[in-house]
Amino acid sequence: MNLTQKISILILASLLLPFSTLNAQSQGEISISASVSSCTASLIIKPEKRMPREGNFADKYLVVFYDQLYQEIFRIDNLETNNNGYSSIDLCSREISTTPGIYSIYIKSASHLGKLFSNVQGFFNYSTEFNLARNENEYLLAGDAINHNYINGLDVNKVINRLYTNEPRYDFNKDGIVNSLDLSNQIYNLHKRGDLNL
Ligand SMILES: [Ca+2]
Ligand SMILES: [Ca+2]
Repeated sequence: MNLTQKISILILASLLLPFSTLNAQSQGEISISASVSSCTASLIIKPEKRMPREGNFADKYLVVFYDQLYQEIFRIDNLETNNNGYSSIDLCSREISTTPGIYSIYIKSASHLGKLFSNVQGFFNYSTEFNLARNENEYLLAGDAINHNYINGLDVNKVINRLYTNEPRYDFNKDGIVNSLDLSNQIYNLHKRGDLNL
């Protein structure tokens, strides 16, 4: 093929193929970039020793997401979970932007010790489920009746003073009454401290 033939083939090709295709071929590579933003984070959180033991996990929590340097990414006050311990956060409507990676998640309820879940992967997809209750070791410890993330005699006194009432704050096992079962659950956790002091 002589030079004239080569030029005429190139001209013909440029007429037949869209410019972008030719351009991509001439550069020898095509790069496609796409970013998936996370819009939903769902969480499963369970408090310990509920009565009945299943389908009775509802509570309200402070939820804080940290990055690997423990810089706060976002927090939700009063996140309500249903009886299965499940709750969903609409990140987009809250204008929370996240990046795929490894996080630590801190959870605290008014009557449970705070718990930090470290090295949790998330936000690789549009929706991420964080199951923080895969086994009972992950359940939150009850008894922080005076909410200072530590269970001591002051907390025990508070419950003793509310015995046989139905105040939800001190009804740790959520069987509808504050009684010796709640007190014994609390005493089992005496002198335990939550993971972080916020
Ligand atoms: Ca306390
Ligand atoms: Ca109770």
